[in-house]
Amino acid sequence: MAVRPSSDMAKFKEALKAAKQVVILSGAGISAESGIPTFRGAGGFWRKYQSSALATPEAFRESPSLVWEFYHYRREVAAKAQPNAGHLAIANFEKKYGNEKTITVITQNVDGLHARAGTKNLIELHGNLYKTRCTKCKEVLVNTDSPICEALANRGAPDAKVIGSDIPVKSLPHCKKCGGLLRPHIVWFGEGLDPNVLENAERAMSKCDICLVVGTSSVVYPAAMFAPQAAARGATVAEFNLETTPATPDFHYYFEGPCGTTLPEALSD
Ligand code: BJW
Ligand code: ZN
Repeated sequence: MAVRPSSDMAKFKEALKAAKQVVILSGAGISAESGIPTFRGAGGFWRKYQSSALATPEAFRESPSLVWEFYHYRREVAAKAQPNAGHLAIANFEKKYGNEKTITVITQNVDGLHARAGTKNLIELHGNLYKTRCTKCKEVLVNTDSPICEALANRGAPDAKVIGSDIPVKSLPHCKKCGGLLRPHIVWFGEGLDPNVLENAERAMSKCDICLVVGTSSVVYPAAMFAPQAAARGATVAEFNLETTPATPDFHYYFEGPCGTTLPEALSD
């Protein structure tokens, strides 16, 4: 789309009212107002590491202790956080209009805040901080223990001065069934998304007549291509972000500002 995206909220709300299939695609920005750091930008560091250096299978192979400390820290932060006005506006919209529209939330976030806000029809593309997967038998389980194992108690401090991580592998979380080492059930860089999850997301995207893209930098694939593809086939796409992204020119609407403010307005009557 060559024309600049519109910021006409009234016109967007008319389109939303008429829509039958709605997708809300969210990223880290929606949880920023709950105090959870985004990935790119100043908050994206833990100790001296950028999260992209730790969220890889190679990092876990090299130091499961370091990667578990990183995830233990993030589990504790997200557990203390509360869903904000953006999460709640989405959940209320589903509650109110879920009978007359198909409303699907596709999130790249792993913090569980959409579900805690009450969203029901939710696709978690990149996994969840509170699920583990056995590296041996592959069983996936919900685990909200705090700490997830004794050895991680009082670990995971984000202080850049802390160096190394020395928890013996045998003291990290292990599978109760087969004894294998557990890992976070999260899609790391270079790993494919769960094919069923991806298929569900692609189905919702292919059917939607309107898509709200909320708080994502739109640079991580495959999620980054969902909304541009929907716009290209004629769906109405509106972006809610503090700043423009590489995908902004593809979209019909752009609403600048914190989505804890813009979303409640966009999703209200
Ligand atoms: C606000 C706000 C407020 C702030 N209000 N807004 C095609 C081309 C090139 C590369 C690839 C490709 N296909 C695959 C790749 C490789 C890779 C990839 O995309 N790399 C790119 C970085 C280039 N993708 C993968 O590896 C994926 N796997 C895959 O495709 O497998 C097959 C394959 C592999 C390799 C090659 C080809 C095919 C898997 C990706 C999994 C991503 N996992 C992560 C880490 C999870 C770990 C964890 O959480 O611990 O998921 S990466 C990280 O980025 C995390 C996020 O979900 C994801 C997206 O980030 P998000 O949500 O957009 O956050 P930010 O921080 O980037 O942006 C926040 C935004 O909010 C900003 O815009 C702010 O302005 C805004 N904001 N406050 C509104 N209050
Ligand atoms: Zn197992």
